[in-house]
Amino acid sequence: MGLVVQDPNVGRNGAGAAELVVVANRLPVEHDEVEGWRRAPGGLVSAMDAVLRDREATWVGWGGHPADDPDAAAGGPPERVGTVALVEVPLTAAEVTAHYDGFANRALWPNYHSGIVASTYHRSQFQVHREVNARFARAAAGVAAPGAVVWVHDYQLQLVPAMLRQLRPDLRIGFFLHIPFPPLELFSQIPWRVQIVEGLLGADVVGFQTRDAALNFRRAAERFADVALTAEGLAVGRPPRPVVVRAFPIGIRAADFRALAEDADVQRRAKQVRADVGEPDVLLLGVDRLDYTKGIDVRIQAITELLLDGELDPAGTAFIQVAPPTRAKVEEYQQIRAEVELLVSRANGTLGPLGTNPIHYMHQPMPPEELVALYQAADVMLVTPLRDGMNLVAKEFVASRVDGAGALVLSEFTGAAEQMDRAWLVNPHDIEGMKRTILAAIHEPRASAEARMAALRAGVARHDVHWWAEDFLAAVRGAAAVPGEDAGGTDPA
Ligand code: GDG
Repeated sequence: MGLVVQDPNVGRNGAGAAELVVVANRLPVEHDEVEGWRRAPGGLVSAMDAVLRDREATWVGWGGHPADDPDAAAGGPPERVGTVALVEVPLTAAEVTAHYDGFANRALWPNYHSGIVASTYHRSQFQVHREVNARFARAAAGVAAPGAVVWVHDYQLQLVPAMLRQLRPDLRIGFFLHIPFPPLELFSQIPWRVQIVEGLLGADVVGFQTRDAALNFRRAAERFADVALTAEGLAVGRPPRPVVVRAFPIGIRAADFRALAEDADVQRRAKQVRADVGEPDVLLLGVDRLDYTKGIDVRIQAITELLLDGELDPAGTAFIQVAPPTRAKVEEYQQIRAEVELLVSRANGTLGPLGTNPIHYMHQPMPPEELVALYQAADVMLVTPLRDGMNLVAKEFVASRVDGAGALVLSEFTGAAEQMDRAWLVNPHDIEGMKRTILAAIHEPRASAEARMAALRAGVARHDVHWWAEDFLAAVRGAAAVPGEDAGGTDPA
């Protein structure tokens, strides 16, 4: 069984000693049979890793191996990574199935992403989800110092803020949702909508990626809880307690991407990438977890039609789609994989002559250097989700274009579109519109393409992950930072 690692900061009198506690479904490490414990992949870890690099903090999360799995990684996760102490919340295999694969990923995830696939609601799964949230709340309560800041992350842990407040009213609690918050009509379908709203309102600050998401939550809170609207957010209960509700659009480690992009080996590799796919005239790129929200299928369809219509030359075009596996136990993810693989093989099989395989599909994770080389090699980056909280890939692509070239085609339904309005914005439901926009991006004159990229790069560099974290933590500490002028830093809703 995975060891429950005790934070060395935990005090003897029951209360902890951690001044900053991060609570997320997963710890920032994962176990690999060959390498042992290593940094876990993913947007949340990569963002928080940068934020916590020089900060003492305690991270509360699940280690990734069921506690009752006989093959569980020996010894459990390390006690600390750099400045961050790790505290594991053990989960059994049945709890992972009900709380994570089930309630989080088959009820909440699809509902919060515009109902792209139908949500399934099971009372037994919600029951487990609530128990797991309570366990996370107890673990956080046990390590936090008096008056500490606790930063709870994402849709799997929305009940934690209220549970934690009940256990430790002295704490300052922030919650950040990495995915969209749905409009009222959709959110209202969830049988436990009241518990979710009340859970989130336990925080002092409830942060979202976009103004629209913050507005949606305010409406839901008005409908399902005892709140009054205020300029800053909401006044909750009696006597009223203020809760800040606003957008804090997440940024990336822009300087790190820039440095990697300036590395000579990475630049050499970018040239080699183009050679590897036959020195095409046009290189298109997509990078997404293989998730049905990401619009990988509509993107392949649009490109295939352009190739079949002759608008793009199959012999002079290459499209690389990186789509590492994700949530492979969930049925809808098996379906999207089958669908994408069918579309790729159908396109490559139809397009001739012999030796022409314009679509290169990589169902495997890439090391970060390879990712940046791909970003640099591409002429056009296609980010076409049907719905996405933010989408870090769009920002990583832009930060990697130290050459000032490259075009970004970006779905209107990403949080990133709210900030990156100089990208080529598309409606991924409109295949014809998407085809026209891809062609326009390919053929845009160099000077205006470079002007777009320069504007995008400036925004991504300024509103990076540190800007995001400082803004959020300042709000939680009660000293709101000066809001960003064009990045949704203030929610006027
Ligand atoms: C959630 C929200 C929000 C992808 N493939 C590889 C790889 N990646 C990295 C990317 C990027 C991250 O994973 C994906 O982040 P996204 O933002 O694109 O999407 P989600 O995973 O759905 O993230 C999203 C985010 O949280 C943060 O708040 O933006 O809306 O859904 O960093 O580079 N990294 C490596 N190899 C890969 O093959 N090394």
